[in-house]
Amino acid sequence: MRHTLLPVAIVLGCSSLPLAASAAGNLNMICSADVVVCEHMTRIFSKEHPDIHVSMVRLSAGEAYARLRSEARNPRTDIWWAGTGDPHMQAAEEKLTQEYKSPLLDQQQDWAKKQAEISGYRTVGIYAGALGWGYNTKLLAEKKIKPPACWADLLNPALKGEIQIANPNSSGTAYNTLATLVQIMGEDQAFDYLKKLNANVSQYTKSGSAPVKAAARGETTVGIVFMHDAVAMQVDGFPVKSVAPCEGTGFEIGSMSIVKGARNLANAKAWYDWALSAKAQSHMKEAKSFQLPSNRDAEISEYAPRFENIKLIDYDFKTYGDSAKRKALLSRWDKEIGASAQ
Ligand code: S7P
Repeated sequence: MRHTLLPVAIVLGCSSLPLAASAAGNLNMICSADVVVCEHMTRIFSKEHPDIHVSMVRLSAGEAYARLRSEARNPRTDIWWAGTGDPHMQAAEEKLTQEYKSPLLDQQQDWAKKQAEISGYRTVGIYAGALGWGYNTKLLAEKKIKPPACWADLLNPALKGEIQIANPNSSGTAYNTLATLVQIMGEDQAFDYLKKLNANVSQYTKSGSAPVKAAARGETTVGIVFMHDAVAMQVDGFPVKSVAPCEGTGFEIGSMSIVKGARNLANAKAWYDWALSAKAQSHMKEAKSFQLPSNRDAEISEYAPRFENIKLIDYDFKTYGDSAKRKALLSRWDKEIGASAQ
């Protein structure tokens, strides 16, 4: 392995900014977006930084957070890119990640900067996306089920065994769903709702986007996911319709964090600065990743569900990104929902 620090030219939106110099060597990354975009972005970065060898592993956000906790004394991971913001906030609170103020921070949307500010600059927003679900239009029509437009509609007995959602312990999407329902309904009512919903759920998957992929293949009728993940199936040609719940819904701020004690810190910063650039973020849509980018100059896909068309709640990232809150909600979920789902 080479250890010499070699400055490389980084082509970003604004070349006059004092960007982190990247070093030759390795970069160990956890990616918590869809594996297709993880591989796509890794490939592009590697082409632009041929002296940095990126080892990427795809983990759901809850699993990634658990991995960082288990590596705390001996970090193997340098950077955690993408995945819902709540567990990034929890990692920040536990100081598993380190402060970094990228020179590109000013180019980001306010919601991305706010994520950085409230975490003490230990994480930053890189994209945003609203929560909802996707359903298989053919199956629904065949089964003569009324299309679910509201959270309340998912309790329709006609949907018994027809819904998939991920497990909030492993999946950032499912934790975001749990936190969203608690914010819309209040905690006790949200758990009542989830108990009723449980009767219609056939499977709690590990990964957050798996339910809508199953709906696309006709293995289930409804998948509770981020709307952009349902849109990706639609764009792939599957009979899937994405829904923004009528009562209102939560959203994610997909985030990025540098691990505390990262062995390849210069390379982690090189990825971080690159990933905040308009140019890098404009590549996401090529992998059918239709979130709203954080860089104000990044291209937004025509397929991206736009926030102005969705009834959004004022999601409280500080409260639901708190470790104690996460622990309490997940242990209640395990007891009241997970245990009866086994
Ligand atoms: O596919 C993109 C995306 O939806 O993947 C993440 C999603 O939550 C899946 O991860 P989990 O398995 O942790 O639920 C999102 O951050 C992202 O927008």
